[in-house]
This record gives sequence, structure tokens and C-alpha cells, in this order.
Amino acid sequence: MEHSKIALPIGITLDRFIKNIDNLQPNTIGELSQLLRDIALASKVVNREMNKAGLVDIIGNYGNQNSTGEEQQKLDILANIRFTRALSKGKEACGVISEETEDFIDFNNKGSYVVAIDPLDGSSNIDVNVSVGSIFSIYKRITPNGTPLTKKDFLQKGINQVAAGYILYGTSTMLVLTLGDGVCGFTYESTLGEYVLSHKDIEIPDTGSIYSINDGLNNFIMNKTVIEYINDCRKQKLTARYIGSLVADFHRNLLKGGIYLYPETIQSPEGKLRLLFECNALAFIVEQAGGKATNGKNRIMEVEPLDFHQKSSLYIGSSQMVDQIA
Ligand code: P6P
Repeated sequence: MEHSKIALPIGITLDRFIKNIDNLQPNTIGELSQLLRDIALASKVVNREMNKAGLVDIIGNYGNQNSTGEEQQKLDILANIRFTRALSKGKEACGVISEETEDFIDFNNKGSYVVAIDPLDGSSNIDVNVSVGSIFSIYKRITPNGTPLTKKDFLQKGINQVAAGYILYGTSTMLVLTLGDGVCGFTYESTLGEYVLSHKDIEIPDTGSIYSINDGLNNFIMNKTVIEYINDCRKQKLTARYIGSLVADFHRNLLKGGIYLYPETIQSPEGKLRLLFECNALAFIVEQAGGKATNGKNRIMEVEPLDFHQKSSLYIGSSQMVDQIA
């Protein structure tokens, strides 16, 4: 996959990198770059609150459930507030949909972009200090600027994304980003309060020795091809790595090669993960890095979303491994 190699040196700040986008794509008139700054700012605040999680009363259940019936963690709510507020104040996004809220939020801005976000994926891991992540997709709005937003501004196929990324709150905090011309990783330097370019032109190996699936699902998997594939991974003595935090599992496989599988199960016949908040963004990134993402039948980025919280099975990672499922 040919990309215009990022000519910028390792160590430059995300801000400088974004500035370069404006030079490269003058038609963004700075909107997309400012929108990325807003997302990065929100992630810095979430990162700071995450680091205090053990010290102040922000761990554990909030006491509510989100629209798909999952227990909301206190940090889920905090992260959702941080990202939504940063985006609404930034004015570049005209609206947002979040895994944590039922419907879209119209900021009544004149901005050209809409954002789909999972503010804190895998948040049930926070209490046990396992890495978690935020995932975002950015699309151009469909309806004319200045008119009220509609559902169709958000129900867009993954191929329409103009940018996508995730923040991994791990042993270090990293923001991984694609603008449709390759994938870059920025590591957060907390003493500077800046993300700095640490991984240029990330490319996933065509194959790998890691497979990531919740082994406890094995007796409930509905797709026979997946069952046969997992048995074959075992026969080949591949390495099983699954920490129950999608962004962390995905990131490891992106750098080392491997496949993450979340199949249709008896409990989740259409799959568990959300097309708009999790699958599309990671599919854009993995394809830009030379990998693949399918739902077992179709390319994830071609799937037509019919509902904000539509779920999907997900097979994502090294192309030769994903090809064995589809
Ligand atoms: P299970 C977390 O809830 C999440 O959405 C992903 O981060 C993670 O990969 C998956 O669900 C874990 O699901 O059913 O294996 O616990």
C-alpha cells in the first residue's frame, strides 16, 4: 500500500503534524486540524483523570446502563462529557454520536464534520488497571452546513471516514491516527503536555503468530469457519493473547501482526462490537496499515449502518489471517 511517506521527523508534536495537514490539504481550511486538536485535548484530560482513578471516587459503576444495556462506569460518563464538551466548544464539529448516549447531539455549529466516538472502550478494566482506549471516527456531514443535523449525517459507511483514530491509555498514552494516507502514532509526553510523533507509517505484518478471542465463547460461536480457524491456530501453536480491551488487543496486533476475532455468538447473534463506534475506525486504520477488517462476509467499511448502535462481528488484523475467515 503506497502512501506519501510522512516527511516529518520523529519527535515533532501532533500540533506541528496537524499544521502540515493544512499545508497538504488547503481545502480543510483548518477545520479538520482544529477538530483533531479538540480530540487530542479531551484525551489529555481523560488521561489525567484516568491516572487519578485509584485515588478519587471515579472508579466503579455509575449506576446506569448505556443504550445497549451495558453498565456505565463513572469514567465512561466523565470521558463522554470531556470529549463532547471539547468538540462542542471547538466549533469544527457540528454534531457527535457517542456509544454512551442514545441519540446524536446537534451542536448547532456551522462546522462541516460529524464525529462518532467511543469515549472509553473497555472501561470495566479500569478498576483492575488494564489499558483502555478512546476510539473516534470523523465524517463530513451529508446535509448542508447550517441546517439541522439528521440521522443520515451519522449513518455513514466506514468508507466515508475522513479521519479515524484511537487513544490507548496504557503503559504510555498513545494517539494513533489515519487521515487516509497511512497511519501514525503519537506518544504523550506528559511533562510537555504534548503528543509527539513516535511511530511513522505504521504497517501491520501480512501475517502473524497472535490470535485474540475470548476463549470462553468457544461453545457459543455460531460461525463454523471461526471454530475451525481457532482450532487451526491451536494446532499451529500460535500465541493466544486477549486482554478484553479492544484498543489494547488491536494495537498490539497492529504492531506485531495478528488477528482479533469477535464472532457472532448465541448471546450476541449479530456480534457484540459497535459498527459506528468501534469497528469502522479500527477498520480504517488497519486498512491504511495494509491489513483487513471484515464481519466474516463483507468488508467492515462497506457495511451500511441502519442504526446508531448497530452491532457487528469483527475479524481484524493481518490480511492473510483475516482472509482465512471471510
Ligand atoms: P468480552 C469491552 O467491553 C469490549 O467492547 C472490547 O473492548 C473488548 O474487546 C470486548 O468488549 C470484550 O468482550 O465478551 O470478551 O468480555
